[in-house]
Amino acid sequence: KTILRGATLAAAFAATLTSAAAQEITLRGASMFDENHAFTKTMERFSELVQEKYDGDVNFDLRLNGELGVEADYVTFLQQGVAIDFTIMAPSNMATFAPSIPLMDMPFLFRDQAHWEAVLSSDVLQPLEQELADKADIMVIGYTGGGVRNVLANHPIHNLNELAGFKMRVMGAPIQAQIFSALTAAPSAISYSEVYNAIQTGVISGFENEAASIQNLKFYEVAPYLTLTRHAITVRPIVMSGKTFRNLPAPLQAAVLEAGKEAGAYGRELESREDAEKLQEMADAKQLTVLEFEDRDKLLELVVPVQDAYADSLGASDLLTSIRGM
Ligand code: MAV
Repeated sequence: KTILRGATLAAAFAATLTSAAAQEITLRGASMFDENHAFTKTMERFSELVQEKYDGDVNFDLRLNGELGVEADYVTFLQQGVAIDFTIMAPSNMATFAPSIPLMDMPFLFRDQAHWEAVLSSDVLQPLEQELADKADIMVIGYTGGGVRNVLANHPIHNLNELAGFKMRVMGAPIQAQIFSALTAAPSAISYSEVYNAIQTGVISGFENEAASIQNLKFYEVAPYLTLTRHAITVRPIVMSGKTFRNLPAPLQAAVLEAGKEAGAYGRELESREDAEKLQEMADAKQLTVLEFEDRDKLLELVVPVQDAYADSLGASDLLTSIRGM
Protein backbone atom coordinates (compact mmCIF):
# COMPACT_ATOMS: atom_id res chain seq x y z
CA LYS A 1 0.00 0.00 0.00
CA THR A 2 2.66 2.41 1.07
CA ILE A 3 4.60 1.55 -2.01
CA LEU A 4 1.57 2.15 -4.19
CA ARG A 5 0.87 5.47 -2.54
CA GLY A 6 4.46 6.42 -3.04
CA ALA A 7 4.25 5.54 -6.71
CA THR A 8 1.03 7.50 -7.14
CA LEU A 9 2.54 10.51 -5.45
CA ALA A 10 5.61 10.24 -7.62
CA ALA A 11 3.42 10.05 -10.70
CA ALA A 12 1.39 13.05 -9.57
CA PHE A 13 4.57 14.98 -8.87
CA ALA A 14 5.95 14.07 -12.28
CA ALA A 15 2.70 15.22 -13.89
CA THR A 16 2.90 18.55 -12.10
CA LEU A 17 6.43 19.02 -13.30
CA THR A 18 5.49 18.19 -16.87
CA SER A 19 2.54 20.52 -16.95
CA ALA A 20 4.59 23.31 -15.39
CA ALA A 21 7.24 22.67 -18.01
CA ALA A 22 4.63 22.64 -20.76
CA GLN A 23 3.37 26.07 -19.70
CA GLU A 24 6.88 27.46 -19.74
CA ILE A 25 7.15 28.44 -23.40
CA THR A 26 10.32 30.04 -24.72
CA LEU A 27 10.58 31.22 -28.31
CA ARG A 28 14.11 31.60 -29.60
CA GLY A 29 14.96 34.10 -32.32
CA ALA A 30 18.23 34.81 -34.11
CA SER A 31 19.82 37.89 -35.64
CA MET A 32 23.08 38.22 -37.56
CA PHE A 33 23.38 41.76 -36.16
CA ASP A 34 23.70 43.65 -32.88
CA GLU A 35 20.92 45.51 -31.05
CA ASN A 36 21.20 48.58 -33.31
CA HIS A 37 20.07 46.83 -36.51
CA ALA A 38 16.48 47.21 -37.71
CA PHE A 39 16.04 43.40 -37.84
CA THR A 40 17.00 43.04 -34.18
CA LYS A 41 14.73 45.93 -33.18
CA THR A 42 11.88 44.41 -35.17
CA MET A 43 12.30 41.03 -33.47
CA GLU A 44 12.36 42.79 -30.10
CA ARG A 45 9.17 44.64 -31.02
CA PHE A 46 7.64 41.32 -32.08
CA SER A 47 8.48 39.82 -28.65
CA GLU A 48 6.92 42.76 -26.81
CA LEU A 49 3.79 42.64 -28.94
CA VAL A 50 3.31 38.91 -28.41
CA GLN A 51 3.68 39.38 -24.64
CA GLU A 52 1.16 42.24 -24.68
CA LYS A 53 -1.37 40.27 -26.67
CA TYR A 54 -1.08 36.93 -24.90
CA ASP A 55 -2.46 36.36 -21.39
CA GLY A 56 -0.27 33.37 -20.58
CA ASP A 57 3.47 33.17 -19.96
CA VAL A 58 5.82 33.29 -22.91
CA ASN A 59 9.54 34.02 -22.83
CA PHE A 60 11.79 35.18 -25.63
CA ASP A 61 15.42 34.30 -26.13
CA LEU A 62 16.94 36.44 -28.86
CA ARG A 63 20.46 35.46 -29.95
CA LEU A 64 22.34 38.32 -31.61
CA ASN A 65 25.59 38.94 -33.50
CA GLY A 66 25.40 35.79 -35.59
CA GLU A 67 25.83 33.61 -32.50
CA LEU A 68 23.66 30.99 -34.23
CA GLY A 69 25.11 31.53 -37.69
CA VAL A 70 23.80 33.31 -40.77
CA GLU A 71 20.46 33.17 -42.58
CA ALA A 72 21.48 30.16 -44.66
CA ASP A 73 21.81 28.28 -41.34
CA TYR A 74 18.59 29.71 -39.91
CA VAL A 75 16.54 28.48 -42.84
CA THR A 76 17.76 24.92 -42.28
CA PHE A 77 17.03 25.18 -38.56
CA LEU A 78 13.50 26.45 -39.19
CA GLN A 79 12.82 23.78 -41.76
CA GLN A 80 13.96 21.05 -39.37
CA GLY A 81 12.30 22.69 -36.36
CA VAL A 82 15.53 22.86 -34.34
CA ALA A 83 17.63 25.56 -32.62
CA ILE A 84 15.43 28.57 -33.42
CA ASP A 85 11.72 29.29 -33.63
CA PHE A 86 11.63 32.54 -35.60
CA THR A 87 13.80 35.06 -37.42
CA ILE A 88 13.87 37.63 -40.22
CA MET A 89 15.27 36.36 -43.46
CA ALA A 90 15.99 37.24 -47.08
CA PRO A 91 13.75 35.18 -49.40
CA SER A 92 16.81 34.56 -51.58
CA ASN A 93 18.36 32.61 -48.72
CA MET A 94 15.42 30.18 -48.73
CA ALA A 95 15.72 29.16 -52.40
CA THR A 96 16.95 25.63 -51.72
CA PHE A 97 13.68 24.81 -49.99
CA ALA A 98 11.22 26.83 -52.07
CA PRO A 99 12.36 27.82 -55.57
CA SER A 100 9.75 30.53 -56.12
CA ILE A 101 10.16 32.44 -52.85
CA PRO A 102 13.12 34.51 -54.21
CA LEU A 103 10.75 36.11 -56.71
CA MET A 104 9.62 38.46 -53.95
CA ASP A 105 13.06 40.00 -53.51
CA MET A 106 14.52 39.79 -56.97
CA PRO A 107 16.32 42.95 -58.04
CA PHE A 108 14.28 45.62 -59.88
CA LEU A 109 10.94 44.16 -58.84
CA PHE A 110 9.67 47.42 -57.35
CA ARG A 111 9.44 50.78 -59.10
CA ASP A 112 9.68 52.75 -55.88
CA GLN A 113 8.89 52.79 -52.18
CA ALA A 114 5.14 53.27 -52.72
CA HIS A 115 4.98 50.24 -55.02
CA TRP A 116 6.94 48.15 -52.51
CA GLU A 117 4.63 49.19 -49.64
CA ALA A 118 1.52 48.49 -51.74
CA VAL A 119 2.73 44.96 -52.51
CA LEU A 120 3.71 44.19 -48.92
CA SER A 121 0.47 45.40 -47.45
CA SER A 122 -1.58 43.34 -49.93
CA ASP A 123 -1.91 39.55 -50.08
CA VAL A 124 -0.50 39.22 -53.61
CA LEU A 125 2.52 37.26 -52.34
CA GLN A 126 0.32 34.58 -50.77
CA PRO A 127 1.07 31.88 -53.40
CA LEU A 128 4.78 32.21 -52.65
CA GLU A 129 4.11 31.95 -48.90
CA GLN A 130 2.07 28.83 -49.57
CA GLU A 131 4.93 27.14 -51.38
CA LEU A 132 7.26 27.94 -48.48
CA ALA A 133 4.76 26.47 -46.01
CA ASP A 134 4.18 23.35 -48.12
CA LYS A 135 7.78 22.62 -49.04
CA ALA A 136 9.74 23.90 -46.05
CA ASP A 137 7.16 24.08 -43.24
CA ILE A 138 8.13 27.71 -42.69
CA MET A 139 5.44 30.32 -42.07
CA VAL A 140 5.59 33.96 -43.07
CA ILE A 141 4.03 35.88 -40.18
CA GLY A 142 4.89 39.40 -41.34
CA TYR A 143 7.00 41.48 -43.70
CA THR A 144 9.75 43.86 -42.80
CA GLY A 145 12.66 45.26 -44.86
CA GLY A 146 12.76 48.57 -46.66
CA GLY A 147 16.50 48.99 -47.14
CA VAL A 148 17.70 49.95 -50.62
CA ARG A 149 20.40 47.64 -51.98
CA ASN A 150 23.35 49.18 -53.77
CA VAL A 151 26.67 47.93 -55.09
CA LEU A 152 29.58 48.13 -52.66
CA ALA A 153 33.12 47.77 -54.02
CA ASN A 154 36.78 48.16 -53.17
CA HIS A 155 37.13 50.55 -56.13
CA PRO A 156 34.87 53.21 -57.71
CA ILE A 157 32.20 52.05 -60.20
CA HIS A 158 30.24 54.75 -62.07
CA ASN A 159 28.62 53.04 -65.04
CA LEU A 160 27.87 49.84 -66.91
CA ASN A 161 31.34 49.69 -68.46
CA GLU A 162 32.93 49.68 -65.05
CA LEU A 163 30.45 47.11 -63.77
CA ALA A 164 31.53 44.68 -66.51
CA GLY A 165 33.43 41.74 -65.04
CA PHE A 166 32.98 43.03 -61.45
CA LYS A 167 33.70 40.04 -59.23
CA MET A 168 30.91 40.21 -56.73
CA ARG A 169 29.16 38.10 -54.16
CA VAL A 170 25.41 37.50 -54.51
CA MET A 171 22.89 35.67 -52.34
CA GLY A 172 22.37 31.95 -52.97
CA ALA A 173 19.22 32.06 -55.14
CA PRO A 174 20.03 31.40 -58.83
CA ILE A 175 17.90 34.39 -59.91
CA GLN A 176 20.32 36.71 -58.09
CA ALA A 177 23.31 35.45 -60.09
CA GLN A 178 21.25 35.50 -63.31
CA ILE A 179 20.34 39.14 -62.85
CA PHE A 180 23.85 40.33 -62.07
CA SER A 181 25.22 38.25 -64.95
CA ALA A 182 22.75 40.03 -67.23
CA LEU A 183 24.29 43.29 -65.98
CA THR A 184 27.64 41.86 -67.18
CA ALA A 185 29.07 41.57 -63.66
CA ALA A 186 30.75 38.33 -62.53
CA PRO A 187 28.61 37.13 -59.60
CA SER A 188 29.25 34.17 -57.33
CA ALA A 189 27.16 32.86 -54.46
CA ILE A 190 29.25 33.12 -51.31
CA SER A 191 28.07 32.77 -47.71
CA TYR A 192 27.33 36.10 -46.03
CA SER A 193 29.75 35.15 -43.28
CA GLU A 194 32.61 34.93 -45.83
CA VAL A 195 32.00 38.21 -47.65
CA TYR A 196 34.20 40.47 -45.52
CA ASN A 197 37.20 38.13 -45.79
CA ALA A 198 36.62 37.40 -49.45
CA ILE A 199 36.84 41.11 -50.24
CA GLN A 200 39.80 41.61 -47.93
CA THR A 201 41.74 38.80 -49.57
CA GLY A 202 40.75 39.86 -53.09
CA VAL A 203 38.68 36.76 -53.92
CA ILE A 204 35.93 39.22 -54.88
CA SER A 205 35.94 42.99 -55.37
CA GLY A 206 32.62 43.65 -53.64
CA PHE A 207 28.96 42.75 -53.31
CA GLU A 208 25.60 44.41 -52.90
CA ASN A 209 23.79 45.28 -49.68
CA GLU A 210 21.66 47.83 -47.83
CA ALA A 211 22.80 50.61 -45.47
CA ALA A 212 21.63 49.03 -42.21
CA SER A 213 23.75 45.93 -42.72
CA ILE A 214 26.74 47.69 -44.29
CA GLN A 215 26.93 49.89 -41.21
CA ASN A 216 26.24 47.15 -38.66
CA LEU A 217 28.88 44.77 -39.98
CA LYS A 218 31.32 47.51 -41.05
CA PHE A 219 31.63 46.29 -44.64
CA TYR A 220 32.86 49.79 -45.57
CA GLU A 221 36.21 48.86 -44.02
CA VAL A 222 36.96 46.57 -46.97
CA ALA A 223 34.63 48.06 -49.62
CA PRO A 224 34.48 51.84 -49.18
CA TYR A 225 32.83 52.73 -52.55
CA LEU A 226 29.05 52.60 -52.72
CA THR A 227 27.42 52.99 -56.14
CA LEU A 228 23.75 54.01 -56.13
CA THR A 229 22.38 51.28 -58.41
CA ARG A 230 19.27 51.19 -56.16
CA HIS A 231 18.52 47.77 -57.61
CA ALA A 232 16.34 46.44 -54.82
CA ILE A 233 14.12 47.52 -51.97
CA THR A 234 14.37 44.68 -49.48
CA VAL A 235 11.49 42.35 -48.64
CA ARG A 236 12.30 40.51 -45.44
CA PRO A 237 9.70 38.06 -44.14
CA ILE A 238 9.42 37.48 -40.41
CA VAL A 239 9.30 33.69 -40.38
CA MET A 240 8.41 31.01 -37.86
CA SER A 241 8.93 27.28 -37.98
CA GLY A 242 5.62 25.50 -38.63
CA LYS A 243 6.71 22.89 -36.10
CA THR A 244 6.96 25.56 -33.41
CA PHE A 245 3.71 27.24 -34.38
CA ARG A 246 1.62 24.07 -34.28
CA ASN A 247 2.82 23.35 -30.75
CA LEU A 248 1.62 26.69 -29.37
CA PRO A 249 -1.73 27.10 -27.59
CA ALA A 250 -4.35 28.66 -29.91
CA PRO A 251 -4.42 32.07 -28.14
CA LEU A 252 -0.64 32.31 -28.46
CA GLN A 253 -0.85 31.39 -32.16
CA ALA A 254 -3.32 34.25 -32.63
CA ALA A 255 -1.01 36.64 -30.74
CA VAL A 256 1.96 35.55 -32.89
CA LEU A 257 0.10 36.20 -36.14
CA GLU A 258 -1.11 39.64 -35.06
CA ALA A 259 2.26 40.59 -33.61
CA GLY A 260 4.05 39.44 -36.77
CA LYS A 261 1.98 41.79 -38.92
CA GLU A 262 2.38 44.71 -36.56
CA ALA A 263 6.09 44.18 -35.98
CA GLY A 264 6.52 43.99 -39.76
CA ALA A 265 4.85 47.37 -40.25
CA TYR A 266 7.03 48.77 -37.46
CA GLY A 267 10.19 47.37 -39.06
CA ARG A 268 9.31 48.62 -42.56
CA GLU A 269 8.78 52.14 -41.30
CA LEU A 270 11.99 51.97 -39.24
CA GLU A 271 14.34 50.55 -41.84
CA SER A 272 13.07 52.66 -44.74
CA ARG A 273 13.32 55.82 -42.62
CA GLU A 274 16.82 54.97 -41.38
CA ASP A 275 18.15 53.86 -44.77
CA ALA A 276 19.10 57.31 -46.14
CA GLU A 277 20.18 58.49 -42.67
CA LYS A 278 22.62 55.61 -42.31
CA LEU A 279 24.09 56.18 -45.78
CA GLN A 280 24.59 59.82 -44.85
CA GLU A 281 26.20 58.91 -41.51
CA MET A 282 28.71 56.64 -43.25
CA ALA A 283 29.43 59.28 -45.89
CA ASP A 284 29.86 62.01 -43.25
CA ALA A 285 32.21 59.79 -41.27
CA LYS A 286 34.23 59.28 -44.46
CA GLN A 287 33.67 55.55 -44.20
CA LEU A 288 31.97 55.48 -47.60
CA THR A 289 32.31 57.36 -50.87
CA VAL A 290 28.85 57.46 -52.42
CA LEU A 291 28.73 57.51 -56.24
CA GLU A 292 25.85 58.03 -58.67
CA PHE A 293 25.36 55.32 -61.30
CA GLU A 294 25.10 56.71 -64.83
CA ASP A 295 23.19 53.95 -66.60
CA ARG A 296 20.36 52.92 -64.31
CA ASP A 297 17.72 52.87 -67.06
CA LYS A 298 19.88 50.53 -69.12
CA LEU A 299 20.07 48.15 -66.17
CA LEU A 300 16.31 47.83 -66.20
CA GLU A 301 16.27 46.95 -69.90
CA LEU A 302 18.83 44.20 -69.34
CA VAL A 303 17.00 42.72 -66.41
CA VAL A 304 13.35 42.53 -67.43
CA PRO A 305 13.79 39.56 -69.84
CA VAL A 306 15.63 37.66 -67.07
CA GLN A 307 12.79 38.34 -64.62
CA ASP A 308 10.24 37.22 -67.21
CA ALA A 309 12.07 33.98 -67.96
CA TYR A 310 12.43 33.19 -64.25
CA ALA A 311 8.73 33.79 -63.54
CA ASP A 312 7.84 31.73 -66.59
CA SER A 313 9.98 28.80 -65.41
CA LEU A 314 8.09 28.83 -62.09
CA GLY A 315 4.69 29.12 -63.70
CA ALA A 316 4.43 32.50 -61.98
CA SER A 317 4.10 34.86 -64.95
CA ASP A 318 0.62 35.97 -63.88
CA LEU A 319 1.87 36.67 -60.39
CA LEU A 320 4.72 38.80 -61.75
CA THR A 321 2.27 40.68 -63.97
CA SER A 322 0.03 41.33 -60.93
CA ILE A 323 2.95 42.62 -58.86
CA ARG A 324 4.13 44.89 -61.67
CA GLY A 325 0.61 46.17 -62.17
CA MET A 326 0.11 47.30 -58.57
C1 MAV B 1 21.57 41.91 -45.52
O1 MAV B 1 22.32 41.76 -44.37
C2 MAV B 1 20.13 41.49 -45.22
O2 MAV B 1 19.33 41.87 -46.30
C3 MAV B 1 20.04 40.00 -45.02
O3 MAV B 1 18.69 39.63 -44.91
C4 MAV B 1 20.69 39.26 -46.17
O4 MAV B 1 20.75 37.90 -45.91
C5 MAV B 1 22.10 39.74 -46.40
O5 MAV B 1 22.11 41.13 -46.58
C6 MAV B 1 22.73 39.04 -47.60
O6 MAV B 1 23.10 39.70 -48.54
O7 MAV B 1 22.83 37.81 -47.57
